[in-house]
Amino acid sequence: MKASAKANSNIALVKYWGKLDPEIRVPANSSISMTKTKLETHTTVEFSDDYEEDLVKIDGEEVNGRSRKRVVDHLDRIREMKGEDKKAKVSSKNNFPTAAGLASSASGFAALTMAAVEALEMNLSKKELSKIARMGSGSATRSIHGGFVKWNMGGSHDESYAEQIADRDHFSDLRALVAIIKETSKEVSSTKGHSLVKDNPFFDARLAQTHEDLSKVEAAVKEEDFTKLGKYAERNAISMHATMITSEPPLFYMEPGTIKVIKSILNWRQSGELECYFTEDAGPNVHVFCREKDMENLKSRLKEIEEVEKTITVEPGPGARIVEKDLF
Ligand code: 2P0
Repeated sequence: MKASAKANSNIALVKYWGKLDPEIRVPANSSISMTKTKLETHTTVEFSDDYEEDLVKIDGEEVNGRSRKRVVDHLDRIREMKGEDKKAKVSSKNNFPTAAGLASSASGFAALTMAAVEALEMNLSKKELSKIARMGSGSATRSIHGGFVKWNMGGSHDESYAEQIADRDHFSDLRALVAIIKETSKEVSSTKGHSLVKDNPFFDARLAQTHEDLSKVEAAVKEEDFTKLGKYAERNAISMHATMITSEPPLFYMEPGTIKVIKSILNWRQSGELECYFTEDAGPNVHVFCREKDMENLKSRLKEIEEVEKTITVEPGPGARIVEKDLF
């Protein structure tokens, strides 16, 4: 009863921020993402009578406390669905430094879901896998699929899951450069951040704008319209950060280097030198979208900014998949 899976992280073009039902992670709005190449989690799960309790290892280290509980709670959900009570050993490795501020619960819970379900021979559809992954971490629901993905918020567990809207060969001209500003993990978790929106007076305005952003970004992906995609993805990131900084207590994920990158992008675009757009998640790093032909130009410009420690170029990547290689 052992299986392994890999899953990639994703970058949201229209962001998930706020939950209708925090217990099972039904979100306050639908979202759209691009699954990324390069940033990948590999996970092996084994259920066995030999284990007296669940053992969880991440990047070779046994984890305890809240991180372990989150994994065990997820295993419990899957065990309950199957009617299984064997304990498990889980080993998970990221192919990028966990401290780089890129550590992703999206790739982690997508890989964990896929490996655990396979180990228990549950034979589920991607729709069912997406629903289960969502309960581990909201953004993981989208990493089940590759390419471009829409998570329809739904209003209940059964209705809230992700679907692919275009595969990874689509929009082959699109690139994202990740500008790494700070190699530390975040001070306020996303889960905590999500909970702050409910009392935020600006949140309803963001939801109204997000509704329009969803249809624009979905159309832009399908039409391979770079300018439209950039414009609406960028403004959606800005409205999410507007609700973050107006939360109580205020949540500033950006650092001085983040602002420097953002202002440079706006300058390059407004002066007609280089068309590129930014998005930023719950951390200081910036994803910058450009056309393939502009990638080297963008990379060298970003590297000139003192606070940019390094850049990583990513493309549309694969969905979660079973792999032969086990980690133990
Ligand atoms: C997103 N983020 O759509 C948004 C944009 C960060 C900013 O989903 O509590 O780790 O595990 O459901 O998925 C990060 O939040 O939160 C996130 P939980 P998650 O990608």
